[in-house]
Order: sequence, then structure tokens, then C-alpha cells
Amino acid sequence: MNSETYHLSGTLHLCGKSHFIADEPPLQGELYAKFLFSPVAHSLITKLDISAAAKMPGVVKVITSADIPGINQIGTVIKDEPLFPEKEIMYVGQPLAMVLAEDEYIAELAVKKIILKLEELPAIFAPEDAYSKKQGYIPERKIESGDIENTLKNAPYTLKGKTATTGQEHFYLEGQRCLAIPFEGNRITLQTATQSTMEVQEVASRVLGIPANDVIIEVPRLGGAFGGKERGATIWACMAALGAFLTQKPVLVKLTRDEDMHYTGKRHPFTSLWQVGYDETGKILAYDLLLLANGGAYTDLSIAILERAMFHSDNAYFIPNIRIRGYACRTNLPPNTAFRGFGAPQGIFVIENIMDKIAAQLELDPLEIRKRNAYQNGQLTPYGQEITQSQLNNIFAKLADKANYALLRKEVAEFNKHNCRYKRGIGITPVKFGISFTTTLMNQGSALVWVYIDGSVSVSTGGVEMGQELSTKVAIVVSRVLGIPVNKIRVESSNSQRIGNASPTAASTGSDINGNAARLAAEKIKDNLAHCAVRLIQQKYNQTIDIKDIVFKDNRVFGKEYSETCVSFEELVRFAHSERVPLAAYGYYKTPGLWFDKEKGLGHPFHYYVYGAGLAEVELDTLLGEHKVRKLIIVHENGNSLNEAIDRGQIEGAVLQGIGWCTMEDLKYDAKGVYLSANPSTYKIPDIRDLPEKLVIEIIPSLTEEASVFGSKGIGEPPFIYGLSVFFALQSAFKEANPEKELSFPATPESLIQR
Ligand code: LUZ
Ligand code: MOS
Repeated sequence: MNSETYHLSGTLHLCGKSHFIADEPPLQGELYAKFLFSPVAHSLITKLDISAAAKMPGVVKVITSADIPGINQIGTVIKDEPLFPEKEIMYVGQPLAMVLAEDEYIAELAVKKIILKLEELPAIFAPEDAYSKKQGYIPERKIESGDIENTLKNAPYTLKGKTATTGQEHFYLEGQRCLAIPFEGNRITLQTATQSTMEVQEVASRVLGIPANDVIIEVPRLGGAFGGKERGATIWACMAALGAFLTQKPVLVKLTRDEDMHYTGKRHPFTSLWQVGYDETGKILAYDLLLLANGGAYTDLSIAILERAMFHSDNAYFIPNIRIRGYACRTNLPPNTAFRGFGAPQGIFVIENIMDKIAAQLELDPLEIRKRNAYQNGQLTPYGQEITQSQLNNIFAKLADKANYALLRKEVAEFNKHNCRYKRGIGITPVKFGISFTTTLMNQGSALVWVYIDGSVSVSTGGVEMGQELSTKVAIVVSRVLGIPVNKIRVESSNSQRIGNASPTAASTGSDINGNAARLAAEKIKDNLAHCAVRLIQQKYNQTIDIKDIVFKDNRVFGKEYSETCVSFEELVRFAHSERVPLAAYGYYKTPGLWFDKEKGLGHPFHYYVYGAGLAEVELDTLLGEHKVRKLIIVHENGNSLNEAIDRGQIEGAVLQGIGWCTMEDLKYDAKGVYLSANPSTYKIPDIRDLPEKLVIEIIPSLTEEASVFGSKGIGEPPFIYGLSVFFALQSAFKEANPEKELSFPATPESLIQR
């Protein structure tokens, strides 16, 4: 089995055998949950009468805030979010009551019998409005370095503007769901589709008023998450837990696609106000930025998302004088939440748009301007982290080479000169993506490894498998340590009884944190086994063996590399067991060297950065607003990949999701905050037909001192950024036809056709 192309779940997925939550037939007595969702964005509840609904045959219980045995609070960072609102409704779709019935349809009918009377309040949807009313979760945040005021005043050129990016629906294939199973009266198992086992356990036990060790979290695998289940799963898990706890029956909460799209938080829309000062060569001297994040009704992860947007506002560029201010705005939308990139795409979009504006103003090559501003090793980011292993210059050079850039530019200019209806454009977007949770304490993880008597291995980590094949990567790590084939290793579900206090599987850190924890556990076992191997090989070959020479390789253990003195892994395991040597170990990993002082806006928040760049060429039909992506060329540095095929898959998926965000996915609301595009018929996500006509992904090795397990680097989020190059390419084509106009975001046909 070649570990470089091994994919633990591939065959299972293909045969439809991979196991997801609530895949099996209902349990005996299982109840179905349906919700009364708020029809309005902001209001007071004056009456909530459940009596008629509760009396319906088949209805077992109708639950409201009054039934909560513990604390009606599911907030974590800031405790501002009730499970059910007691008085004040904060968004359209907020759950107000839950009906538990013997089947889904009875539950649905009963919801309609709940009587709700409201006193509507004024609602806020735009972040600017929230900002001017100072409606946020915490005071404004700031990162500043250099002398912004004076440099801006004296800069040879300045530009000023406002940039807006919109939200994005996660569109995981598996919607939000949780199956709660009560046992022994006051204990409960939650099979929950979450990225965060620790958070669900903590919050559900708080709501139920029982200790965390009475709540068992089990996550077999997720059908995609993309950040939407980092925090977004908690509310639904708590609902199921509450229902099961109160009725002592299994309860299934399973949102339909429409409910999921309507009522769950999305990527944060951002509005950004900025001013930039630069010189005649296009070098940015000063950048003043205010980021307004539309956080929705409750804090959720908005503060961390704003922070990551601030940390990525410089993207790949050294800007000597910079002030980044950020405000997370409370509005009456469902609480916006984590989504692949976690604010970084929103921050990066602004500076990349500015790069193109400067290039246009100075009539300089947009690639050249980017090169001139790119970070050099030894320079400091605005928050004081030193750049030490950047190879942006090399990446830009490789990109230009792969794209045949000089010729391409000529061809595009030539094409545009001779065509009126069709216009072509080029867009370039580099990335420098910081890997680590920006909240330092989250950068820790655990693993538990068992070697069974037949030499097969079971590995548990706190990591959640969600299609990214974390399990394959963990298996590869353990296989390398123990020198056994990957198919002898089983990577288990994420379960709080095996691995407690797990950070979310997020921030592109899944394989770094869990892979390292598994590595450390496997190394302990290897160490135990090595001592046994010395004895066993000495016995068997009557030779003296030095423990330092022992090699674990090819499912065998050698007394010395390339020597004949070896035993099979299985033989050694059985021997170790007979010698009463432990064949299990716990591994604990914390990412080293991280700190950040929020007051000063200074620190070393990231273990390392991932660098790369994408170049897109598009052709726009200015009459129809349709376009094709003629090519997308990506140069991505990736450390020593644990599995390049999986990483390529992550790059392709992330890029397409990035393209979707900025060219297709258009969230429509009415003036009262009712979401109108909650359906795949009106909300378009990219599919395989939207792939660029030519997609080149060049993965180059990185300077790996800063990388993680076995020199690998995180892959989940950074490549999302390459998708932005398609927007900038479209913007360039659009400008050819409409030099005086601004292309609005996202670049849908409707935006591209405005005249
Ligand atoms: N989640 C989080 C994340 O809590 N902190 C982060 O910094 C982060 N970054 C990316 C994705 N999820
Ligand atoms: Mo995430 S946006 O859950 O890494």
C-alpha cells in the first residue's frame, strides 16, 4: 500500500458504506424534533402558547426556555446567546420552541399550532449602522505600527475607498444534526455533527445542569463542515440533548436543507474603509484600514474571525506604516460564524483590490507591484512577528514562468484591442496564511494509541474527520513512526471518553495538532517496543544489539539497519505483551512558541505561514455577463506533504469554493432580514463544470524549519485565497468595458452586466 496515495475513506465513500450520524433506521422510541423559528428579525415575545400543539396526538413534548433544567446560555467567548430567547428575539429563524413527536410530519403540524404574539423592534442589518450606534460585542480592536498620520500626509500618491465583501453559505452535504440518546437517567450520549467535541460537551452539560462527565460526545465523521460546524453545531446538539434529557427518549434533530440555509450563520460579510499612501514605483508607504465585520445577533466566533481578518490585512506585503482597526458589529442576522479562511479572505480581498487600483493608477504591471511590496525575510508583520521563511520572490517567479506571463499579458491586451463584446482579464493573488489558532490556548491536542495483540493499531485523537482525510494523515504519521503499513492502522471516531478537551478541528491545524499528538504517543510505544526488541533479537540470533541501532521498518524490527537480524512487528508485539510491557500510550502536543498580547497588538500568533500565489485568466462576455475561466495557475508551497494527492484535493476544493464566494454565491435578503435565496435553485455553488478550463497546481517544497509534523504544513484554508484571483481577473476585464465603473462583489452575471 503506497502511503502517498492512500485514502482511508475512499473505498467506503465510493461504496456508500462510510458511516454518518443518523444514517441507520430510527431507534426504538426515537422522537423527531421540529422548531418554531422566529418569523421576524428583532422583537419582543408577548405570547408563546404551546398548549394546542402539546395536545396533538403523537406529540410527546413541546419545549421552551421555561423547561431548561440548567442554564439557558450557549455562548462561549461571550455569554450572550440563549438556547431559546426568553423575551427578545434577535434574528429571523431564531428557534423559539421545539416540538418532539413520534414522527417528523406530526412534529411539523404541531409547530403550526403554536401561538406566537410579538412586538416588533427596529432591526439593524448593515455593519455601518451597527458601527455608528456602537453596537458591537467588544470595543474596537487595533494593530498599529509606524507613523500612519504623517506618512499618509506626505505620501506622493494616495487613494481612499470602501470595499465590501458578502457572506457565503457553507453548503456542507450533511446538514446540521444530532442524535441524543439518554441512559441511566441522567447521562446522555450525543452523536453530533460537530468540529468541536469539547465545546458541545461543555455547553450541553451547562444547559442540562449536569457535569461534563455525564455527557458523552461521539463524532463518527462529518459530511463536510467548512467551519459551519466549528460553533454552529452547538445549538442543535444542545436542542437534541435537552429533548432527550427531558423525555428520556432518543431525540433526533436534523435540519432540512432549507432550514439549514435559512437559519444558520454564514461567512461574515465585511465592509472596509481604507486609505493608502504610495510612491511612484507602487510601493505602499502607509495603509489605514477599518474593518467592519457583520457578526449577526450573537458573538459566536466573530471576535476571533475579526482578529484573523486583521492579521491578514497585510497579506503578503510589508507595509511600513499601518493601522488596522476592527469592529465586530452586532446585527439582526443569524450569528455569522467560522467559514474556511475565518476572516482572512475578507482582509486579504481589501489589500489585493488596492494593489490592482494602484497598478491601474500608475499604469504599472500588477504583478510587478506585488513583487515590489512582497515581504522579505527579516521584516516584521504589523503585529511584530518576524518573517523568516518566505519564498514569495521564488513563488512569483515560478508563477510568471508557468503562466508565460509576459506573453499572456500581450495576448490579452491584443485580444481586448480587437474585441468589443468579449474582454479578457488577468488576476493575481498571492497568499501568506498564518497557521495556528489565534487564541493561543486552543493550540493543543491529544491522542491515544493502542497496539493490539495481533499487531493492528487503533488511534484516537480529538480530531474530527470531515472529508479532509485527517484520518489518513494520522494513519500515515503512526505508520511512519512504527514502520508498519497504513492499512494496519485504524483511526477512530472522535469521542470525548477517549479524548477529552479537544480543540475544534479547524484553522488548518488538524493534522499538525492531532498528527503530532499521535506521533508522540506512537513514539512512546515504539520506545517500549525497542527495549523488547533488543531482548527478543538477542534471544533469537544470539547477538548483542544496541538499542540505538534498532530500526522499525516494513512491518519489521531490525537489530541494525540492512541487517538480517529482524523480527516481525507482530512477533515483537506478542513478546512485549508476554513481558508485560504497555502497548498503549497517550500523546499530548502543544504548538510551541505562540503568544499574543491583545492590548498591545503584538506577538507571535502563528507557528508558521503558508505561502503561494494564483493567477487567473478570464474571458467575459460583456453582453451576457457570463464568463469562462480560461486558466488558473497556482504555485503553492506545502512543506513535505504527508499525502500529496489529498493536499491536491484540498487545493482544488478550496480554490473552487473561493471562486464560488466571489463570483457566484449571492445571498439575498428582503428589507426585513428574511433570507430569500435559501435553496440551491436560487443560490448557486460551483460544481465540477465551473473548474477552470486549464487548472495547473504546482506544489513546491518549502523551507520546512517552521513546518509541523514530519515537515508538513496545513492545507485546508490557504488555497481558498487563489479563488480571489478570478474576481480580480473579472474586474480587469470588466474595467476594459466599463472604465468608470466599479465591479460589485460577488461578480455574478448581474454585477458584470451593469451598464
Ligand atoms: N477558529 C478559531 C479558527 O477559533 N480560531 C482561529 O484562529 C481559526 N482560524 C481559522 C479557522 N478557524
Ligand atoms: Mo474553520 S473556518 O472551522 O477552520
